[in-house]
Amino acid sequence: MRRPRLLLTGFGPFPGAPRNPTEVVVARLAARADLAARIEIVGRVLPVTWDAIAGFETILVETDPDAVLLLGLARRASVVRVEARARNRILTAVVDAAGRHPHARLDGEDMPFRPARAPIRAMTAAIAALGLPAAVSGDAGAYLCNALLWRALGARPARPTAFVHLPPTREVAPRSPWRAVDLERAVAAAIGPLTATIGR
Ligand code: PCA
Repeated sequence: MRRPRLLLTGFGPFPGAPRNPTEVVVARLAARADLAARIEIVGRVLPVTWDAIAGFETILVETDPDAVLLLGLARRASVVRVEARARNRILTAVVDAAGRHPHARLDGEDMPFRPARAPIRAMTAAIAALGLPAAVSGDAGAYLCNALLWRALGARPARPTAFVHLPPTREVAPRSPWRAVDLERAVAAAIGPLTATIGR
């Protein structure tokens, strides 16, 4: 039997965040032999641009994953946030890493939310079980991360799809207690419950 394929994405730097720890976490997890024994991890780092969000379907078609785990940096977070939903909301005043403003609306139907297709509570519990602070979040923001989750949840075919916002590491925010290795462990723990729902 072929291993389930997980598309794992992170983001590059963006205004206010000269380094994005999700980039490091994706590279580390995609290189881990213990995970590769169970799942095929396809890692991608997206530029923080509205064009990259618009092109996400192409990545889905090219990689044809069984599940999708999207990562982003939440600059002011102190815990790992497992996002329960994408909101139909976009901050048009804020620019992306290319200096561009987004379109005024997100694509798709006119619903206020799209619920994540993922065992949010089990993922959060798996992270917390390692002694790493984690919480379910009902607000993925109104910037690119929220837009990417919105778009991923609207894509067909439907498949398990989650978004995890990571707090900054101490390289990015000197007072943060988080090291890259902790973020890596947290995301590795969340992958188990997510991939367990493939085919259900
Ligand atoms: N965080 C931003 C966009 C890219 C990222 O890593 C966000 O939370 O929207």
